[in-house]
Amino acid sequence: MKKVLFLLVSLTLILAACAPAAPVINTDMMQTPSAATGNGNMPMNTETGNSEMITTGTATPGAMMATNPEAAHMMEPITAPNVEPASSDLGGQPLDFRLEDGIKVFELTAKAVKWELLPGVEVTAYTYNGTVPGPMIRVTEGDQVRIIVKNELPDPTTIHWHGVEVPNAMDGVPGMTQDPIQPGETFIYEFTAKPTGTFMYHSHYEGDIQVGAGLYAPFIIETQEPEADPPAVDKILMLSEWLVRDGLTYAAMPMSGMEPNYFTINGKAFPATETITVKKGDVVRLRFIGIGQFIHPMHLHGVPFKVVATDGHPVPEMAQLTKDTISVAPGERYDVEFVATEPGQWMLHCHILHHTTNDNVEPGGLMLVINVTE
Ligand SMILES: [Cu+2]
Repeated sequence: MKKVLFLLVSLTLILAACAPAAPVINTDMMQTPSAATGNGNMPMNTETGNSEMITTGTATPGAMMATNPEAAHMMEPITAPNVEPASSDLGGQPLDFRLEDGIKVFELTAKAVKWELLPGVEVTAYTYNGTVPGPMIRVTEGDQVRIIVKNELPDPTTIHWHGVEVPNAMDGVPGMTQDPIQPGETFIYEFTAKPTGTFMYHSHYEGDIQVGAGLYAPFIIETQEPEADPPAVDKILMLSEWLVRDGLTYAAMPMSGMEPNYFTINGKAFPATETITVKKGDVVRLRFIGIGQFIHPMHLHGVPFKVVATDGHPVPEMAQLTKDTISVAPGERYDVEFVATEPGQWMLHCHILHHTTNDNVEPGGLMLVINVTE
Protein backbone atom coordinates (compact mmCIF):
# COMPACT_ATOMS: atom_id res chain seq x y z
CA MET A 1 0.00 0.00 0.00
CA LYS A 2 2.82 2.37 0.93
CA LYS A 3 4.51 1.58 -2.36
CA VAL A 4 1.38 2.49 -4.37
CA LEU A 5 1.01 5.74 -2.44
CA PHE A 6 4.66 6.59 -3.09
CA LEU A 7 4.21 5.92 -6.82
CA LEU A 8 1.07 8.10 -6.94
CA VAL A 9 2.83 10.98 -5.17
CA SER A 10 5.85 10.64 -7.45
CA LEU A 11 3.67 10.67 -10.56
CA THR A 12 1.82 13.76 -9.34
CA LEU A 13 5.10 15.55 -8.68
CA ILE A 14 6.47 14.65 -12.10
CA LEU A 15 3.31 15.89 -13.83
CA ALA A 16 3.41 19.12 -11.85
CA ALA A 17 7.04 19.67 -12.75
CA CYS A 18 6.39 19.09 -16.45
CA ALA A 19 3.31 21.27 -16.80
CA PRO A 20 4.92 24.77 -16.77
CA ALA A 21 7.45 23.73 -19.40
CA ALA A 22 4.79 23.04 -21.99
CA PRO A 23 4.05 26.65 -23.12
CA VAL A 24 7.74 27.28 -23.78
CA ILE A 25 7.82 24.76 -26.61
CA ASN A 26 4.25 25.31 -27.80
CA THR A 27 4.49 27.44 -30.95
CA ASP A 28 0.78 28.27 -30.87
CA MET A 29 1.28 29.98 -27.53
CA MET A 30 4.11 32.04 -29.01
CA GLN A 31 1.77 33.62 -31.52
CA THR A 32 -0.99 34.39 -29.03
CA PRO A 33 -1.18 37.77 -27.34
CA SER A 34 -1.13 37.37 -23.60
CA ALA A 35 -1.52 39.93 -20.90
CA ALA A 36 -0.59 37.52 -18.17
CA THR A 37 3.16 38.15 -17.89
CA GLY A 38 3.90 41.06 -20.21
CA ASN A 39 5.44 44.16 -18.69
CA GLY A 40 5.27 46.27 -21.85
CA ASN A 41 9.03 46.51 -22.02
CA MET A 42 10.02 43.40 -23.85
CA PRO A 43 11.05 43.27 -27.48
CA MET A 44 8.38 41.91 -29.75
CA ASN A 45 8.63 39.67 -32.77
CA THR A 46 5.04 39.42 -33.84
CA GLU A 47 2.64 41.97 -35.24
CA THR A 48 0.19 41.39 -32.45
CA GLY A 49 1.61 43.66 -29.83
CA ASN A 50 2.41 40.64 -27.72
CA SER A 51 4.84 41.73 -25.06
CA GLU A 52 5.46 38.26 -23.71
CA MET A 53 8.87 36.65 -24.11
CA ILE A 54 8.28 34.91 -27.40
CA THR A 55 11.43 34.21 -29.28
CA THR A 56 12.34 30.55 -29.10
CA GLY A 57 11.88 27.43 -27.04
CA THR A 58 14.80 28.61 -24.88
CA ALA A 59 12.99 31.65 -23.59
CA THR A 60 13.03 30.56 -19.96
CA PRO A 61 15.98 32.70 -18.73
CA GLY A 62 14.49 35.87 -20.19
CA ALA A 63 11.06 35.00 -18.85
CA MET A 64 12.54 34.55 -15.39
CA MET A 65 14.39 37.86 -15.67
CA ALA A 66 11.17 39.64 -16.59
CA THR A 67 9.92 39.26 -13.03
CA ASN A 68 12.94 41.22 -11.81
CA PRO A 69 12.22 44.97 -12.16
CA GLU A 70 15.88 45.79 -12.81
CA ALA A 71 16.04 43.20 -15.59
CA ALA A 72 12.85 44.60 -17.09
CA HIS A 73 14.67 47.96 -17.28
CA MET A 74 17.40 46.28 -19.35
CA MET A 75 14.75 45.13 -21.79
CA GLU A 76 13.16 48.54 -22.31
CA PRO A 77 13.59 50.25 -25.67
CA ILE A 78 16.36 52.85 -25.94
CA THR A 79 14.57 56.17 -25.73
CA ALA A 80 15.24 59.79 -24.81
CA PRO A 81 13.07 62.90 -24.72
CA ASN A 82 15.56 64.79 -26.91
CA VAL A 83 16.68 62.54 -29.75
CA GLU A 84 18.61 64.67 -32.27
CA PRO A 85 19.69 63.90 -35.82
CA ALA A 86 23.18 62.33 -36.03
CA SER A 87 25.92 64.97 -36.26
CA SER A 88 27.55 63.09 -39.17
CA ASP A 89 26.97 59.85 -41.08
CA LEU A 90 30.53 58.75 -40.29
CA GLY A 91 31.59 57.66 -36.81
CA GLY A 92 35.04 57.37 -35.25
CA GLN A 93 36.46 60.53 -36.86
CA PRO A 94 39.35 62.37 -35.14
CA LEU A 95 38.26 64.70 -32.34
CA ASP A 96 39.80 68.19 -32.32
CA PHE A 97 41.38 69.47 -29.13
CA ARG A 98 42.59 72.79 -27.77
CA LEU A 99 45.82 73.30 -25.85
CA GLU A 100 45.55 74.81 -22.37
CA ASP A 101 48.82 75.09 -20.43
CA GLY A 102 50.25 72.19 -22.41
CA ILE A 103 47.19 69.99 -21.78
CA LYS A 104 45.22 68.60 -24.70
CA VAL A 105 41.59 69.41 -23.90
CA PHE A 106 38.82 67.39 -25.58
CA GLU A 107 35.08 67.86 -25.21
CA LEU A 108 32.50 65.09 -25.33
CA THR A 109 28.73 65.30 -25.04
CA ALA A 110 26.82 62.10 -24.37
CA LYS A 111 23.50 62.42 -26.19
CA ALA A 112 20.81 60.43 -27.99
CA VAL A 113 20.58 60.64 -31.78
CA LYS A 114 18.93 58.87 -34.68
CA TRP A 115 21.63 56.71 -36.27
CA GLU A 116 21.36 54.86 -39.60
CA LEU A 117 22.81 51.33 -39.54
CA LEU A 118 22.14 51.01 -43.27
CA PRO A 119 19.68 52.76 -45.59
CA GLY A 120 16.18 52.23 -44.24
CA VAL A 121 17.25 50.97 -40.80
CA GLU A 122 17.51 53.64 -38.15
CA VAL A 123 18.15 53.19 -34.45
CA THR A 124 17.93 55.42 -31.41
CA ALA A 125 21.55 55.49 -30.30
CA TYR A 126 23.30 56.81 -27.23
CA THR A 127 26.42 58.52 -28.57
CA TYR A 128 29.44 60.66 -27.86
CA ASN A 129 29.05 63.85 -29.94
CA GLY A 130 26.30 62.40 -32.13
CA THR A 131 27.97 59.52 -33.99
CA VAL A 132 28.54 55.75 -33.63
CA PRO A 133 31.31 55.11 -32.79
CA GLY A 134 31.95 58.41 -31.02
CA PRO A 135 34.88 60.55 -32.13
CA MET A 136 38.37 59.06 -32.06
CA ILE A 137 40.73 60.50 -29.48
CA ARG A 138 44.24 60.20 -30.93
CA VAL A 139 47.16 61.41 -28.82
CA THR A 140 50.86 60.75 -28.28
CA GLU A 141 52.25 58.72 -25.40
CA GLY A 142 53.03 61.05 -22.50
CA ASP A 143 50.47 63.70 -23.51
CA GLN A 144 48.55 65.32 -20.69
CA VAL A 145 44.91 64.80 -21.62
CA ARG A 146 41.79 66.46 -20.21
CA ILE A 147 38.38 65.26 -21.36
CA ILE A 148 35.33 67.30 -20.41
CA VAL A 149 32.22 65.10 -20.49
CA LYS A 150 28.75 66.61 -20.53
CA ASN A 151 25.84 64.25 -20.00
CA GLU A 152 22.76 65.10 -22.08
CA LEU A 153 21.35 61.59 -21.81
CA PRO A 154 18.21 60.90 -19.75
CA ASP A 155 20.30 58.48 -17.63
CA PRO A 156 23.49 58.78 -15.56
CA THR A 157 26.73 57.72 -17.24
CA THR A 158 30.52 57.43 -16.78
CA ILE A 159 33.45 56.78 -19.13
CA HIS A 160 35.99 53.99 -18.76
CA TRP A 161 39.29 54.37 -20.69
CA HIS A 162 39.62 50.73 -21.68
CA GLY A 163 43.26 49.60 -21.54
CA VAL A 164 44.68 53.07 -20.91
CA GLU A 165 46.73 53.19 -17.71
CA VAL A 166 44.90 55.94 -15.83
CA PRO A 167 44.92 56.89 -12.12
CA ASN A 168 42.27 54.99 -10.18
CA ALA A 169 40.05 58.05 -9.70
CA MET A 170 39.86 58.45 -13.51
CA ASP A 171 38.84 54.83 -14.20
CA GLY A 172 35.15 55.62 -14.61
CA VAL A 173 33.59 52.93 -12.41
CA PRO A 174 30.39 54.33 -10.88
CA GLY A 175 30.00 53.79 -7.16
CA MET A 176 33.65 52.82 -6.84
CA THR A 177 35.95 55.42 -8.37
CA GLN A 178 33.41 58.19 -8.97
CA ASP A 179 29.78 59.15 -8.65
CA PRO A 180 27.76 58.66 -11.84
CA ILE A 181 27.56 61.77 -14.03
CA GLN A 182 23.89 62.69 -13.66
CA PRO A 183 21.82 64.02 -16.58
CA GLY A 184 22.80 67.66 -17.15
CA GLU A 185 26.05 67.30 -15.19
CA THR A 186 29.64 67.62 -16.42
CA PHE A 187 32.64 65.60 -15.27
CA ILE A 188 36.31 66.14 -16.11
CA TYR A 189 38.70 63.27 -16.67
CA GLU A 190 42.42 64.02 -16.68
CA PHE A 191 45.39 61.71 -17.09
CA THR A 192 48.67 61.08 -18.88
CA ALA A 193 48.20 59.07 -22.08
CA LYS A 194 50.02 55.75 -21.78
CA PRO A 195 51.02 53.24 -23.04
CA THR A 196 51.16 53.28 -26.84
CA GLY A 197 48.49 51.27 -28.61
CA THR A 198 44.90 50.66 -29.72
CA PHE A 199 42.44 51.37 -26.91
CA MET A 200 38.88 52.57 -26.58
CA TYR A 201 36.59 54.49 -24.31
CA HIS A 202 33.07 53.46 -23.41
CA SER A 203 30.31 53.89 -20.85
CA HIS A 204 30.74 51.97 -17.62
CA TYR A 205 27.26 52.79 -16.32
CA GLU A 206 24.67 50.14 -17.16
CA GLY A 207 27.21 49.05 -19.74
CA ASP A 208 25.03 46.29 -21.10
CA ILE A 209 22.53 48.96 -22.14
CA GLN A 210 24.67 52.02 -22.86
CA VAL A 211 27.52 50.30 -24.72
CA GLY A 212 25.01 48.31 -26.77
CA ALA A 213 23.24 51.58 -27.54
CA GLY A 214 26.41 53.13 -29.01
CA LEU A 215 28.42 54.78 -26.21
CA TYR A 216 31.89 53.77 -27.41
CA ALA A 217 34.76 55.16 -29.47
CA PRO A 218 38.43 54.49 -30.33
CA PHE A 219 41.28 55.86 -28.23
CA ILE A 220 44.64 55.61 -30.01
CA ILE A 221 47.96 56.42 -28.35
CA GLU A 222 50.82 56.98 -30.80
CA THR A 223 54.50 56.37 -30.09
CA GLN A 224 56.58 59.43 -29.22
CA GLU A 225 58.94 58.63 -32.09
CA PRO A 226 56.86 58.58 -35.28
CA GLU A 227 56.70 55.14 -36.90
CA ALA A 228 59.66 54.67 -39.25
CA ASP A 229 57.60 52.93 -41.91
CA PRO A 230 53.88 53.45 -41.27
CA PRO A 231 51.38 51.35 -43.23
CA ALA A 232 49.70 52.96 -46.26
CA VAL A 233 46.30 52.24 -44.72
CA ASP A 234 45.50 52.16 -41.00
CA LYS A 235 41.83 51.45 -40.21
CA ILE A 236 40.00 50.99 -36.94
CA LEU A 237 37.09 48.52 -37.06
CA MET A 238 34.79 48.52 -34.03
CA LEU A 239 32.49 45.49 -33.99
CA SER A 240 29.09 45.58 -32.34
CA GLU A 241 25.48 44.38 -32.42
CA TRP A 242 21.97 45.84 -32.35
CA LEU A 243 18.46 44.66 -31.74
CA VAL A 244 15.74 46.42 -33.72
CA ARG A 245 12.12 45.30 -33.54
CA ASP A 246 8.98 47.08 -34.73
CA GLY A 247 11.02 50.24 -35.26
CA LEU A 248 12.24 50.25 -31.65
CA THR A 249 15.88 49.92 -30.58
CA TYR A 250 16.92 47.60 -27.75
CA ALA A 251 20.34 46.92 -26.27
CA ALA A 252 21.43 43.60 -27.81
CA MET A 253 22.94 41.13 -25.37
CA PRO A 254 23.58 37.40 -25.08
CA MET A 255 20.32 36.76 -23.27
CA SER A 256 17.29 34.93 -24.54
CA GLY A 257 14.95 37.35 -26.26
CA MET A 258 17.61 40.08 -26.49
CA GLU A 259 19.81 38.59 -29.23
CA PRO A 260 20.87 41.00 -31.97
CA ASN A 261 19.48 41.09 -35.50
CA TYR A 262 21.93 43.68 -36.85
CA PHE A 263 25.72 43.63 -36.70
CA THR A 264 27.93 46.63 -37.39
CA ILE A 265 31.50 47.66 -38.19
CA ASN A 266 31.96 51.26 -37.04
CA GLY A 267 28.20 51.62 -36.60
CA LYS A 268 27.34 50.44 -40.14
CA ALA A 269 26.03 47.12 -41.47
CA PHE A 270 27.01 45.81 -44.93
CA PRO A 271 26.46 47.14 -47.60
CA ALA A 272 26.74 50.45 -45.72
CA THR A 273 30.16 49.47 -44.30
CA GLU A 274 33.18 51.36 -45.61
CA THR A 275 34.98 49.91 -48.65
CA ILE A 276 38.72 50.06 -48.00
CA THR A 277 40.54 50.89 -51.23
CA VAL A 278 44.29 50.19 -51.35
CA LYS A 279 46.95 49.93 -54.04
CA LYS A 280 48.62 46.64 -54.91
CA GLY A 281 51.71 46.35 -52.71
CA ASP A 282 50.36 48.57 -49.92
CA VAL A 283 50.82 47.51 -46.31
CA VAL A 284 47.40 47.52 -44.64
CA ARG A 285 46.86 47.70 -40.87
CA LEU A 286 43.45 46.83 -39.45
CA ARG A 287 42.74 47.45 -35.78
CA PHE A 288 39.86 45.24 -34.67
CA ILE A 289 38.05 46.32 -31.52
CA GLY A 290 35.40 44.07 -29.95
CA ILE A 291 32.99 46.48 -28.28
CA GLY A 292 29.81 44.39 -28.54
CA GLN A 293 28.77 41.45 -26.38
CA PHE A 294 29.49 38.69 -28.89
CA ILE A 295 32.66 37.07 -30.26
CA HIS A 296 33.43 37.67 -33.94
CA PRO A 297 35.94 35.48 -35.84
CA MET A 298 36.95 37.95 -38.55
CA HIS A 299 38.14 36.28 -41.75
CA LEU A 300 40.09 37.91 -44.59
CA HIS A 301 39.88 36.56 -48.13
CA GLY A 302 42.90 36.62 -50.47
CA VAL A 303 45.97 36.83 -48.28
CA PRO A 304 46.81 36.03 -44.65
CA PHE A 305 47.74 38.66 -42.07
CA LYS A 306 50.12 38.92 -39.14
CA VAL A 307 48.92 39.74 -35.64
CA VAL A 308 51.18 42.67 -34.70
CA ALA A 309 49.51 43.80 -31.47
CA THR A 310 47.10 42.30 -28.92
CA ASP A 311 45.01 44.57 -26.68
CA GLY A 312 47.21 47.46 -27.80
CA HIS A 313 50.50 45.84 -26.85
CA PRO A 314 52.99 45.09 -29.65
CA VAL A 315 53.77 41.44 -30.40
CA PRO A 316 57.53 40.82 -30.96
CA GLU A 317 58.13 39.94 -34.60
CA MET A 318 59.29 36.39 -33.83
CA ALA A 319 56.00 35.75 -31.95
CA GLN A 320 53.64 37.19 -34.56
CA LEU A 321 51.13 34.57 -35.72
CA THR A 322 50.19 34.39 -39.37
CA LYS A 323 46.44 33.84 -39.67
CA ASP A 324 43.47 34.47 -41.95
CA THR A 325 40.81 34.41 -39.19
CA ILE A 326 41.01 36.05 -35.79
CA SER A 327 38.37 35.78 -33.07
CA VAL A 328 37.71 39.17 -31.53
CA ALA A 329 36.05 38.74 -28.14
CA PRO A 330 34.23 41.50 -26.25
CA GLY A 331 36.79 43.99 -24.94
CA GLU A 332 39.67 42.68 -27.08
CA ARG A 333 41.75 44.50 -29.65
CA TYR A 334 43.89 42.97 -32.38
CA ASP A 335 46.08 44.96 -34.76
CA VAL A 336 46.75 42.90 -37.89
CA GLU A 337 48.83 43.74 -40.96
CA PHE A 338 49.11 42.35 -44.46
CA VAL A 339 50.54 43.31 -47.84
CA ALA A 340 47.82 43.69 -50.49
CA THR A 341 49.56 41.64 -53.16
CA GLU A 342 46.48 40.47 -55.09
CA PRO A 343 44.29 42.92 -57.04
CA GLY A 344 40.54 42.48 -56.76
CA GLN A 345 37.64 42.90 -54.40
CA TRP A 346 38.34 40.87 -51.27
CA MET A 347 35.87 40.23 -48.50
CA LEU A 348 36.59 40.72 -44.84
CA HIS A 349 33.79 39.21 -42.76
CA CYS A 350 32.77 37.52 -39.54
CA HIS A 351 32.72 33.75 -39.86
CA ILE A 352 29.73 33.29 -37.57
CA LEU A 353 27.65 33.56 -40.69
CA HIS A 354 24.48 34.71 -38.99
CA HIS A 355 26.53 37.83 -38.22
CA THR A 356 26.69 38.56 -41.97
CA THR A 357 22.94 39.09 -42.18
CA ASN A 358 20.65 42.07 -41.71
CA ASP A 359 17.52 40.98 -39.81
CA ASN A 360 18.27 37.39 -40.90
CA VAL A 361 18.80 38.24 -44.59
CA GLU A 362 22.18 37.70 -46.24
CA PRO A 363 24.37 39.55 -47.19
CA GLY A 364 24.74 42.12 -44.45
CA GLY A 365 26.23 42.78 -41.06
CA LEU A 366 29.90 42.27 -40.38
CA MET A 367 31.25 42.38 -43.92
CA LEU A 368 33.32 44.88 -45.83
CA VAL A 369 35.20 44.94 -49.14
CA ILE A 370 38.92 45.51 -49.43
CA ASN A 371 39.37 46.78 -52.97
CA VAL A 372 42.95 46.24 -54.14
CA THR A 373 43.68 48.28 -57.28
CA GLU A 374 46.62 47.88 -59.71
CU1 LIG B 1 30.42 37.63 -35.62
